[in-house]
Order: sequence, then C-alpha cells, then structure tokens
Amino acid sequence: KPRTFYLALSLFLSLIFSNSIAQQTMTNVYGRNVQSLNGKWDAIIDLYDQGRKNKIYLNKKPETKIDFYEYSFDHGYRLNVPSDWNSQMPELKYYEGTIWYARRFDAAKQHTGKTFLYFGAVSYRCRIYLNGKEIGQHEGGFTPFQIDVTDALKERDNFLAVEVNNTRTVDAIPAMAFDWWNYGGITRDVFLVSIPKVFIEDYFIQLDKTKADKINASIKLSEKISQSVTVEIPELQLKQTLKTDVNGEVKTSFASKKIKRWSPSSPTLYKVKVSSENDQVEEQIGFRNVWVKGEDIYLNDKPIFLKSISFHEEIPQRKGRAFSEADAVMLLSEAKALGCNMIRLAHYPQNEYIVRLAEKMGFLLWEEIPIWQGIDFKNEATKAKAGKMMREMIMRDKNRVALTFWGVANETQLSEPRNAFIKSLIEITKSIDTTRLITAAFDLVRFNKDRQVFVMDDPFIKELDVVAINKYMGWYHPWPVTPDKSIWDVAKGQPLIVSEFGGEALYGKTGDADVVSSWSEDYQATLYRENLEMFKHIPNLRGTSPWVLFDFRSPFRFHPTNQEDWNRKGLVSDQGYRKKAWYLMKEYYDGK
Ligand code: GCB
Repeated sequence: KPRTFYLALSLFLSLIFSNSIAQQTMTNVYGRNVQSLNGKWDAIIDLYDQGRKNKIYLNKKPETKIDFYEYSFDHGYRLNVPSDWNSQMPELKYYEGTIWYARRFDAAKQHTGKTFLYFGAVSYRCRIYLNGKEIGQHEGGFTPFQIDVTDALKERDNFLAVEVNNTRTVDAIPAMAFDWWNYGGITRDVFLVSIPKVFIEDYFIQLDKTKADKINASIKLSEKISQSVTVEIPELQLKQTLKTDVNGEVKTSFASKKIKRWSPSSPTLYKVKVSSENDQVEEQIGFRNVWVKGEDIYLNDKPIFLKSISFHEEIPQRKGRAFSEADAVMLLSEAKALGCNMIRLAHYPQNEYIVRLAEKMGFLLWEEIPIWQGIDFKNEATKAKAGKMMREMIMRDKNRVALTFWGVANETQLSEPRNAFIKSLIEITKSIDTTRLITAAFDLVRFNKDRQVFVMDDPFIKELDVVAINKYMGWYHPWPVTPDKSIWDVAKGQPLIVSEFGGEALYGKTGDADVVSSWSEDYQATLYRENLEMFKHIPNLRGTSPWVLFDFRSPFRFHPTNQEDWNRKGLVSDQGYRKKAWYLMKEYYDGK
C-alpha cells in the first residue's frame, strides 16, 4: 500500500513539475513576433551521461591556475538546428543517447511584455538550461512546447544549453522498436516569442460540425481577467467585439451565408484576426463540415472517398528528418502527383510546415500520436504521457481545416488495459474538439475459413467514427482465396479505410512478377493490382492509403542487398524514382 501511494505521489509530482516548467504552446506561434534561434549550435556527445552530473550547462572556463574543466562547448562539434543529428555526422548515424547542444544569443529587451522560448520538437526527451539554470523539461519527440523565460533572459550574451536524449525505453511513446529511424536532436524550429503581458493564449475557430453557415469561436487570454476581444473575418464582413469572463474566456458564433467552404478541390482560406486590449494575432483559417452517417463520410454534405497516402517526416534523398518549408513542398508535391486528396501523417505529428502547406494544397489530414505496437498500456505514467501528447497535437492543429482525423492508435492487440488507455485518449480528444472524426488503425483482420470472408473481432471499433485497417495481402499474408473472391465483412455499419497495404520492391529490379521474394517492381505491381481488385469486395470501403509514398529508413530492415536499412514499400524510391506500382495507384485514384 505505502509503495503504491509513493509511486502515485511521485507520478503526480513529476507531472505537476514537468507541466509547470515546459508548457503547452500558445496557439499559432508562427503568427507571432518571433526571433529565430535556428542555425549552427555547439555540441558535445555525452554517451555515458556525465554532462548533467558535471554541470556542463554552467559552461565554466578555468579562472585560476589550478582550475580545469574536462569539457568546452567552444571549438568542438557543430550541429544544425533544426535537423536530426544522425544525418549530420557519419558517427551519429545509429547514435542513441545524449547530446548537448548550446548557443549564445542576444535578446531584445522587453519592457512590459513576456518572452517565451519555443521548441517545435526535440527528439525524444530534453532538459533546457538558460544562463546556468534548468528552466524546463519535455518528453515526446513530435510535439511543441514553450517555456516562459521573461525573468531568466538577459539582453546580451545568453547561454542556452539543451540536453537531448533519444534512448528508447519501455515506458516511452513510441517504445523499444518501431519501423522508422530513431532520429535524435533538436529537429524543429527554435524561437524566442515576444508577446504582451496579457496575451491571446488560445483560440479555436472552426465551422460548426454540421451547419454550413455557422462559425464557432472560442478565445482564451493568458490571464484570468475580463477584457474586450475582437474576432474579425474581413472578407466575410464578420466582426464581433466581446468581453471575456473572469477566467479570461469567451465563446461566440457567427452566421454567414457567404462562407465558401474549404475542400481538396477548392482549398479556400480566410484571413481571421483576433485582437484583445493588448495583443493581436492573425492567420488563414478554412471552414468545412465533416461527419459520418452510416457507412459514409460526408465532406460538406457530400459523401467522399479518401484517396490517401502516408509518408514519414523524412527526406529520403538526404537521409534525414524533414524540417523546412522546402521539405514540405517536396513531400506534398509527390503526394499531389499521385492524385491524392488526403495524407495520413505517419505515425506522429509532423512539422507545421507540412500541415500548413497541406491545407493550402487541398489535402485532408489524418494525424496521430506514435502509439505504435509494443506500447506499455498497463503503465499509468505512459498513459499520462500519451494524453499529454494527444493534447499537444490537438492544441497545435485544431484550427487547421485540413485536419479531419485524429488517430489514437496503430496496430494494437485486444486487452482491457489497451481499451482503457485508448479510451482515455478519445476522451481527451473529445474534451477539446468534437468536430473531427476519431479513428485508429488495426491489423486484426483475418480470413474466416467457414464463412469464406475476411472478418475482425474487436468490439473496441464501436468507439470510433471511422475504422481503419492495415492489411498486407500478398506481402505478410498469402492470399487464402483469389482477390476477386476476397470479400470483407468488417466493421459493418461503419465507414472503413484501408489505412495500409503494400509490399517491398527495390527500384530498378524487374521480373518474377509472381514471386514475393523477388523484391521486384513487377511483383509489387502484381500485389497492387490484386489489392485494388480486392477493394471492390469491401462494401464499406471509403478510402485507401497505400504504405507508403517513399522508401524510408528503418533499422527493422536488414536484408543486405534489397533493404540495407530501408523499408522498400515506397511507391517512390529513396532516390525519388517512381516504381511501377505508382502508376497503378495513380490510375486508381484518377478514376475515383
Ligand atoms: C505496419 C506499420 C508500419 C510499417 C509497416 C511495414 O503495419 O503500421 O509502420 O512500416 O507495417 O512496412 O511493415
């Protein structure tokens, strides 16, 4: 008993503690007054984790004749921020452990306002030290956080050190093994954000779930005070000035018959301005309705078929994680070329450049946290981490009209702890946002010999708006019957998406169109042809998402000649060449 009590207490304290130092980011950091801290940072590789013990974040230099320090950030390694470290030095290719980053900077003096230090993402866990003091911690490699540095900041010569660690652990998300590269480092933008003392911390502005002429808006100030705030959509001649309540919050709605709804074929965005007595912020927001009725998914009152594709946040040609607008252009242009109207962002929230460009280019988005196989569902601390990640993801992207699906899990096995875990994620999601569809990907579909149909027994799917199935027919699973006899009776009454299918091919390998182990483009093409045939026999199929757009790096994949650390399921090779199956998929999507 006492042991559980202390465990619970320490969990509680650690949550309070870590939450209070690295916070949820304000809405729309990219629309604020920021100073970039991107660029070359100094680095120290700390394989044995000695840096914290030796307080290297103090950055001491010998002052007397008897002083010496066994470290220095000067004249050592230099790493680009943002970027993973693995792609920057050959000796860091497989590195898993701690690396210290440091840099100096001047900061504009703040007379009345506040300054936050913002990180788009640090993979996987980090501690932040400013001018010799620890000011924050964060865990989770794909979501942003901020730290209030108003008091800790100097005008000249600040010393910022970040202790980054990407060691895989059983209680982490993702956990010990996952089919992508474990990139470490400060992988996204670092900014100083200057903001008035009382600022617009959060707003959520979206079209009503079902009504085409009703925009709902809620605004929250950073302090619990009553102030007047104005929300304006100039192009629609909509403007309201309201008063926040004693909690600094206010909700309202706008009615307009003139709203042009956002859709993949016409991705209209409107300038939206939010201002308070001291602060103002604006961005482009789109409006659309999405709901499910029976087995159909409706976008703006019309049933839609989701022509989706997945990619990792990775530029294969560079063998590194994607982080810039140019990277987003590369990935999304290739998805556009395939004829897609949706992206499943695999398997974690990707950077905001991708999300924001996807929206301008007219892609629906599915975004998920890396609940990817092997998660310790029994661990309460892991569950709390997942909830925090889910919240961080939704808070970042809830104003993005493209966001259509919140994904809560990928490939989980039946168990009570799993149900409780995922249910808690669904509850968190609904407590923030009820306008999107909730989904999860399952790999439990199997062939029922007696009934001669594909089935799945997982009652949990009833909790979801849309059921997603990963099924690798012709790759991991041999065909039990021919594709034209492959009838599905899965998730009847609900819309179903085949969220993954495919197989590996080494670009340029030809022949053996019927031999799985040939790794040839011809076999991959056969596999696609057969799966496309099977799709005709899934009555509630409302979307497909081949796995995957590009070959991607993964230590799972160690075949010496065919894989060499690459998952070769790409429709496009690591060098950017389209494989034969790409053309089949393109034809399928163009015909839909
Ligand atoms: C899956 C996973 C995906 C893998 C893929 C594969 O089911 O969801 O992350 O990369 O299979 O290639 O095996």
